[in-house]
Amino acid sequence: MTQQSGVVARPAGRDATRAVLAAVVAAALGFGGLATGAAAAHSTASPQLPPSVPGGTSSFINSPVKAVGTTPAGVTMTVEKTVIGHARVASAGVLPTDPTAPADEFLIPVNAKAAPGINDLYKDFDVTANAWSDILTLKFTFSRPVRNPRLHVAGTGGAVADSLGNEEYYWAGLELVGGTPVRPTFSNAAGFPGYTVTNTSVLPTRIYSPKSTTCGVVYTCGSVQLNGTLTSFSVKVRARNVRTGVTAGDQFFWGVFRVSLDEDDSDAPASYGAASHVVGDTFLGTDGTPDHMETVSFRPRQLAADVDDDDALPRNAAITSTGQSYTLRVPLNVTANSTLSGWIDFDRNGKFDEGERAQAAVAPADTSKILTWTPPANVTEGRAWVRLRLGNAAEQVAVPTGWADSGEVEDHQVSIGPHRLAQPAECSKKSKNPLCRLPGRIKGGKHHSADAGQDRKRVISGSYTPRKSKQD
Ligand SMILES: [Ca+2]
Ligand SMILES: [Ca+2]
Ligand SMILES: [Ca+2]
Ligand SMILES: [Ca+2]
Repeated sequence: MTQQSGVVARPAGRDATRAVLAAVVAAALGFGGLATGAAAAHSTASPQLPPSVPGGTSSFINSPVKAVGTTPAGVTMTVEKTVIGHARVASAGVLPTDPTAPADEFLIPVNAKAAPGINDLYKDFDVTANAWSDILTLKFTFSRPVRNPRLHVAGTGGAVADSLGNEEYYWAGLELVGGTPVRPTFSNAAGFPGYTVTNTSVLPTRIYSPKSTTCGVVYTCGSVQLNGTLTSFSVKVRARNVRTGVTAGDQFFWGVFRVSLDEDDSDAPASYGAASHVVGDTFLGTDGTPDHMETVSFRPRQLAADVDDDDALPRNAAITSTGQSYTLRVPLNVTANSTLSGWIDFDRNGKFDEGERAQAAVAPADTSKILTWTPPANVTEGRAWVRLRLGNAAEQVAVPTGWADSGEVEDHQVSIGPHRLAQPAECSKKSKNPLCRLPGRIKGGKHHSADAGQDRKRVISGSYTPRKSKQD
């Protein structure tokens, strides 16, 4: 008996994919009666850990019952395998992460190979001739809610032939059977030649006994999007047997899956550095917008200056001083305790410096939060870049650049208004502190665009019309 099995192919490019794969498969298998085609790369190599990569690490381990790994952005994905009937996971390999992988003909993102994945071999499932059978359920769970994750299916299916020339095929079927907090829907993102994607399934458009196998003929290859903001989804893997004569022997079915997640990127000029957040249910303004959706990266990325679709602040918003500090109200949405950080490039040196940061804790009930900066001495009026970062993990937004496994980054240009002295927070109507009569209209006094270090006495020597300041 001969089985169509493992190769690790690294095609040189899109056009070469078929030729290279076909050649490698044919050479590896010597598959008598079956012409071989361009089923996607299969590996029977023992599980291996991908190398650490600059800007993020990616590790993945796979076993017959469970796979677990962490994306460069820090989201941990677990794949639990529940076999059905007599099925077993005969081998569990890791698809190595490969950020330099070339475009894949049937997958989106085009370099989905940069995302880690599993390469399983399923055997001994219960088969009825020329009928469907269930193999197992794969439950994908994420450490953070993720929006519209994409499942990349590479060469999933099976074919077997025996020495007498009997051939047997297993067309693939994927059925979406669950998800949390709600079951998502499938939509076709790319590929799946010969297969039909519905809201709940990926199934062969037509089932027949082929002359050869390739992506779309027995094997299925493509990318399906899971529509929704999810912490898990479950897919049942099924096999449709086709045989013309007697059985050719062992059941044999490859399951090759990767998952990629969308990220939102920063868009201040390059000197400010790159920040990327995994898109989920935590965002600034009314929504977060994914960027670079067709590629996977090991490093945080930035967009060209000022091109992102940011909505937390109006365009060229003004930041005004309420006294000894600048404040900015930031609308947002979170479902878990989170942290909001903001940087204003007060000195306009093209960097977000440590002293330019403000932070606020955010609770699920909050719909906006105020950031308060004590400006440095050298602040001047005019336009400056602001970076806002919101994330579930405080340490990920403690710095202006890098990965966050949740939330959003928005970069805005704002105009910094004059800096005026303000009423101390403890002021009451009867307070004798002359500062309590600020801010208000100033008559006969000098009203400075001053930082907190300027001479208050000179400022308050004029006549003021007190105005009660709003306290947040
Ligand atoms: Ca952004
Ligand atoms: Ca937003
Ligand atoms: Ca965006
Ligand atoms: Ca600066």
